[in-house]
Amino acid sequence: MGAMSLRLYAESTWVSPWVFHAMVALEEKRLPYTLELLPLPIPPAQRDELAARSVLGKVPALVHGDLWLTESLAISEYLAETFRFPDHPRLFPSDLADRARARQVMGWLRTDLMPLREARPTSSVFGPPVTEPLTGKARAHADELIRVASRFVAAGRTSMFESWCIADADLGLALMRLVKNHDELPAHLAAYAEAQWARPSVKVYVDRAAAK
Ligand SMILES: N[C@@H](CCC(=O)N[C@@H](CS)C(=O)NCC(=O)O)C(=O)O
Repeated sequence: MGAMSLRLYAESTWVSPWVFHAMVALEEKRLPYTLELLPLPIPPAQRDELAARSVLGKVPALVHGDLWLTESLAISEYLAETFRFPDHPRLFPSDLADRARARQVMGWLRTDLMPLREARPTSSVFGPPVTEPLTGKARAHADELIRVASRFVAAGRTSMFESWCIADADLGLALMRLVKNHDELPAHLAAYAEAQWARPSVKVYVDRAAAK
């Protein structure tokens, strides 16, 4: 199983938080993989082919042997369960309650905060900041993000739980929507987000996005 090659379908504009998640997972596991870049939106023929193989024609898509898998969380869970600790570094907390919380936060980050995500898109995280101030619903969602992050991240900490986990990459990216746009947030959360950006696995994605 483990010896089969891995391929990740990503996107050529380097702004997808879901591709970011899958790539960080592969990097954390220290697995060799090849990257295939697709344009966004995915051209219909390629999307149909991807959908035929992966069920859902989206990126990220991970290919491992006969398995073609989309959905970033399904990908990181598959990697965690296929390339297990202690042969490979952990992606998820070992403590079951922490693991559940990590999944809770990652689920929330994927389904909520739309006004903030629209006002502070990932293009403004990996590229030039936006100029409009953060107001109204978007500011309210930023405050909710800050409230949630503050429940997990104490001053001086660089991980939500005892050790780093893949939810830290996602939470760091969410907070970077504020940091990179010079929006107000507590200094310790900005420092936590910067610590994620400095992590080697995360840097691989951030550096590729900067070089595009
Ligand atoms: N829930 C999915 C979201 C994946 C997703 O929406 N991917 C977008 C790129 S960010 C995509 O492939 N869109 C297809 C298209 O735009 O043609 C995940 O977590 O992986």
